[in-house]
Amino acid sequence: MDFSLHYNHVGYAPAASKEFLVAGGSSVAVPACFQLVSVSGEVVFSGAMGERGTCSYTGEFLWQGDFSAFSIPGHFRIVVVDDAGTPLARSREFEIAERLMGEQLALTLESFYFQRSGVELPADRARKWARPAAHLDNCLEFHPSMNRAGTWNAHGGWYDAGDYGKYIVNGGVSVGTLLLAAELLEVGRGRVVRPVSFRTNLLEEVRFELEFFLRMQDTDGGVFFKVSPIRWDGFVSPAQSDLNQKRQILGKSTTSTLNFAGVMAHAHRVYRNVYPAFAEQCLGAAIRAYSWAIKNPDVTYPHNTEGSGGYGDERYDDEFFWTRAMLFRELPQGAAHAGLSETELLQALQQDMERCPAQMGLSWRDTENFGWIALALQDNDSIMQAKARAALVCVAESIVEHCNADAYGISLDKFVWGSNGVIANHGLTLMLANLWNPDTRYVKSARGMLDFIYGKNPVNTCFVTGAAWSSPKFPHHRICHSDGVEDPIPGLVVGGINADRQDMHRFPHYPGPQPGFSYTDERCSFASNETAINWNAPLVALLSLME
Ligand code: 9MR
Repeated sequence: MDFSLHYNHVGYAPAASKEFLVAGGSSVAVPACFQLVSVSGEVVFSGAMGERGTCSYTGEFLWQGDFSAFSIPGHFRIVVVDDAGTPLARSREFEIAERLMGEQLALTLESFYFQRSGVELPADRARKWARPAAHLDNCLEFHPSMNRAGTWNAHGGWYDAGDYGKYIVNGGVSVGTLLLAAELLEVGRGRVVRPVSFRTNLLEEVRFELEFFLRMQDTDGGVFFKVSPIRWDGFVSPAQSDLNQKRQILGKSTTSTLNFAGVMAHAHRVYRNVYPAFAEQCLGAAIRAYSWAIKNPDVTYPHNTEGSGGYGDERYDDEFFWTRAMLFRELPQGAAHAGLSETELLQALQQDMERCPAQMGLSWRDTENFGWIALALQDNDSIMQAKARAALVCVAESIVEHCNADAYGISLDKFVWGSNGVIANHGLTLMLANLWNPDTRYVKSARGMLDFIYGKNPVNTCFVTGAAWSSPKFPHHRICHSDGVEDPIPGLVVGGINADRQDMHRFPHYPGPQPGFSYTDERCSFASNETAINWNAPLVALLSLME
């Protein structure tokens, strides 16, 4: 068959909107109708195909079908036929079931457990992906650029991605996103009820990273930037990496310190009723970090490294906004706290809002939405709360406009490195705005984004490992390629389509020259097939808010 069907390979929730696309090949046939066929061969639903138009980034002409009106659980296939009833395209079997997105939520949350560094993952929990403790990182030397004697204990935390680095900047945006999910799942805040065990697992997993964060704070309040191997590791296990080379600690910078402060203030909110002493420790650490950043407002990231990513960001306004907004919520009203007065914070926040307009989503580089979201979720100042809510509704509207104009229903202007993370982040913004401004268009567009991530995309790939038949088998992930297990660790989102193709010198086989075909399931493709915690985190947060 000359036609290609694009649909969610995991499946659809019974009450969800259910759309799919068909891309025409060179055939002159025209898709006229579709049928939904059960496993016993019975046609349970049929509908007309409509024209969607030409996709600007693949050149495909697309038709769309919609079976949202069908909501009976079961296993089905889509069959697209022409006017004469001749089949043109057939999907694989997929499911309609309530539990699917909840399963994906648990799967991707668990991927953070598999990213744990420095500890044993025992078989009773990690199953066939069990591994011994390695990269203890409890006696690290400082990078020579720091000109500092002695050693440092930076044990624990998550590996960032497919490499063995641990970065505060990217850890910060990831943990901040997961804290948001945890905050909204607290009884009475979010609109979706998840099992208590889910929130408990989330809080335990996030705490693992937060304990590492606390170890990354220097005695003067500043926070180190990263822990990394001296050179990039090959595709070896953590234990083998320890035999091959040393690791080091680097930093400090204004971005890492403020990322830390924003996250720690947020952690106070989320853990205060669960682990009160830990929550107080987090708040104290946040205040010390913020004070350091006020005295050191433009300390750049470490430039002189090998063996790790840069996360280079020299704009600090957005991180200041994030931290101040989080601290503002946590400080007792009207009172000065550890040298920080509420009035000073308020004045600075007014300027932050002017300088840092709300964005369509969060990223490691642009963190202002944490500020806007914190203000939208606070009740100390109703004027500021209303302003923040309106700002986020405004960007939600823009996301919906983008989705409606896009052939695949997503909101990107361009496919960048980690496009799946950008998509999930835009979906998350929609679901947040939906909390205070419920709108079925927001939910529909957010679902469309999830459909894209799980298979309704130009490369017919479910971008999450272990989720569907088309999931990546060869992610750019050192553990997956060194653990002797054929199946990759499940629940990892790969970066996805990336029109910049920075890995061409490794000779990946992209399926076509158009930007929308810039993805390949090959280990060498670090630009499209790596996973990273900052792409997994918004997927967890988005799924946790889906109704
Ligand atoms: O996600 C990062 C992307 O935005 C940058 O363009 C890219 C190049 O600097 O780096 C990505 O982050 C990588 C990090 O530098 C090192 N660990 C793996 C990360 C994901 O590929």
